[in-house]
Amino acid sequence: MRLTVPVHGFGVESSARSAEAGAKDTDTDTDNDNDTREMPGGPPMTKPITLYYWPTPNGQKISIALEEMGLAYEVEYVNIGAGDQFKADFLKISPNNRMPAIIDPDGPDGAPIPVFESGAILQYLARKTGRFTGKSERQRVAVEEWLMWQMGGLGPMAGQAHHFLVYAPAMDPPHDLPYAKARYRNEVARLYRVLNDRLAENEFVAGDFYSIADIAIWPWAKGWKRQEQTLDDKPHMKRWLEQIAARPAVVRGAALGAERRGNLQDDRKAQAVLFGKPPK
Ligand SMILES: N[C@@H](CCC(=O)N[C@@H](CS)C(=O)NCC(=O)O)C(=O)O
Repeated sequence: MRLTVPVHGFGVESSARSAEAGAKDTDTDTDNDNDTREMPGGPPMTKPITLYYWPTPNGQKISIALEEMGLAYEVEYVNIGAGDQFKADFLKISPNNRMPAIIDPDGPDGAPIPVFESGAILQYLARKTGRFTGKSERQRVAVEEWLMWQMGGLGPMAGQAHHFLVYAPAMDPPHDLPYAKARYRNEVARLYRVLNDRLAENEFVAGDFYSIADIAIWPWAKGWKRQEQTLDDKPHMKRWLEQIAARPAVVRGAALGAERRGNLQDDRKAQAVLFGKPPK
C-alpha cells in the first residue's frame, strides 16, 4: 500500500508505506534470515519510521532493510540533484549532507532518534528488530566485517568508479581520465574477486544466513556492468546476486522511487550540485 501524506520539512513529497506485505514475505524466509529477536526493540511502533531517501544504492540499502524487517515507514524524498541535502532542516538530521537518514519516532528510550550513515542505520534497525544480525558473537562479527567491507571498500570504490567511468567523461568540459578510470575499475574488480571467493564457501556473505551485510552490498554489486566488470569468472557472486534479487522485499525496496531517478550524465544542473561547489 502506498499513499501520499502532507509534505513536511524540506522534501519534495512524502509517501507512507505499509510494510505489511514485507512482514508476510519475510516470514517465509525464517530458515535463513536469523530471526532471533534477541534484542527486541522495546514497545511496538506507534508511528512509521521516516526514511530520508533518494533512489541510489546507498538509499536502497535502507528501503530494502525496512521492507525485509516489515517495519512501517514513510518516505521523504531528498532530491540530491536539486540540493535538498544542503537544506538546514536536513542537516540537523544528517550533518554530512548525504542521504539516507531515518528518524525513528519510537527510539530506544521512547523518544524519537535520528540516524545518519547507512551502516549505522542498518545496525540500528537490526538491533531494534533482532533480525539479520547474527545469533552468536561469531556470526555478529562476520556480519560487521562484511558490513564494514562495504562501507569502507566497495561503496566508496564503486562510487568513484561510477564517477570516473560514467559521469566525469559526460561533463562539460569532459574529464576523461584514463588513470582514474583504471584505478577504480581495478579496485572494484579486486573487491568482487574477494566477494566471489567468499561466496564460493558461504551461501551469504556472513555465512549461512542472510544479513544486513548482504543488504548493504547487493545494491552496489548489482551495478557491476556500469563499473565495467564481468561476472564470467565470478559464478558465486552471480548466483548470490540472482538469489538476493529474487527476494520480494528486495524487489520492493530497490524499486522505491525508481521513477524519480534522472540521468545524471545529461543533467548539467544536477552535476553542478553534486560535483561542483556545494551551495551556501
Ligand atoms: N557513507 C554514506 C554515503 C551516503 C552518500 O554518499 N549518499 C549520496 C547519494 S548515494 C548523497 O547523498 N550525495 C549527496 C551529495 O553528494 O551531495 C552512507 O553510507 O550513508
